[in-house]
Amino acid sequence: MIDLRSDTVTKPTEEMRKAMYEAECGDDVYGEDPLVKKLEDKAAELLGKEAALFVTSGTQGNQIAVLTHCQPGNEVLLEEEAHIFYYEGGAISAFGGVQTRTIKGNRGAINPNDVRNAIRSEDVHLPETGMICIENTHNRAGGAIVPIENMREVYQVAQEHNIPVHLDGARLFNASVELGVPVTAFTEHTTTVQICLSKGLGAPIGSLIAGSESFIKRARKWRKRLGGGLRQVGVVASPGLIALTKMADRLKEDNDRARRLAEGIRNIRDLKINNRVDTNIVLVDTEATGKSVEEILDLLKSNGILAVPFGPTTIRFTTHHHISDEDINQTLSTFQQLFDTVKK
Ligand code: TLP
Repeated sequence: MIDLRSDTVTKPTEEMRKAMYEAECGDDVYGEDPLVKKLEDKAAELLGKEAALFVTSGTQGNQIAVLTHCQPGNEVLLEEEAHIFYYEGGAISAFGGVQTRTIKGNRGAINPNDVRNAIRSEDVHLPETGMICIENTHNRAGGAIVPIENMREVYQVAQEHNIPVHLDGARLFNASVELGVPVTAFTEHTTTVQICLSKGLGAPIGSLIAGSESFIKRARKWRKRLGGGLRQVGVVASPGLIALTKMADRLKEDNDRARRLAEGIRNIRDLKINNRVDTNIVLVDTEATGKSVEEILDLLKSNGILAVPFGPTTIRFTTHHHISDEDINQTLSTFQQLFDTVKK
């Protein structure tokens, strides 16, 4: 199978599996797992923050950020298709007791003036704005890179009002290798950040959140409350360290393959590319085929290709380290067999 459903499907490399086998372990709730400590220190250093915390998933990391920054009754500002709003099962309200206020973005970027206008003033009737979220790269905007300048402006507005900015950086390394800048170029415009090790970076499990020492101390308590305090977790921190230190540079290949896939699909009549392919996600509009998304996904599956539905007429394809040039060729030739090809 050519599995283009998500970069979450990546399996640990040989080097990661070996490191897992050999991992030195300790009880991390007692703060005694040496590899977790090493991973958290490395992440804090790379992300330019005082401290970091290893968490089980991107969702848990984002939710711990919400719980740590906000009080029940607060309002969180975020882009209208942000993962925290769209894909986390309403956790932000279920656990945090906060409400969301969404802002329509442009390729995932929220306009700083819209943010300024959405921040609540001091009034007995109004909720307090507890936090602002940015997502980079932006998943539903097709892996779009939110410009660093936009992040700087949003952060400035937030700082004027003393509101924390949290970055959902599940795929932040895809953006940093694409622009050829360190991840700190993005994270310097945020109060806290969440990065995923288990997407393009290829680790089997885990995310990190990073911020100030005092934020991470409070976040650690939230992680424990949520049942996320783990014990001999060095076995998953060890592949995480490899992911963080050795797997980022190769993400450029994933971004380039996604662009090649999009270029090929552009030559297929009735299919349209819906996004500018900045990184490893390609959104294909299938409306003109006259077939439903489910029918097309079934057809692709019977030809050995997996992708995911992403809207009534949209399919998402995501590249990652198990997808080779040959897989892209095969995917494109399958499309050519299934649909008419014309030069557009
Ligand atoms: N995204 C998954 C699905 O949940 C949609 C995917 O296949 O893309 N932030 C962003 C921007 C994400 O894309 C994801 C995962 C998460 C957070 C959550 O990470 P996990 O799956 O580790 O909880």
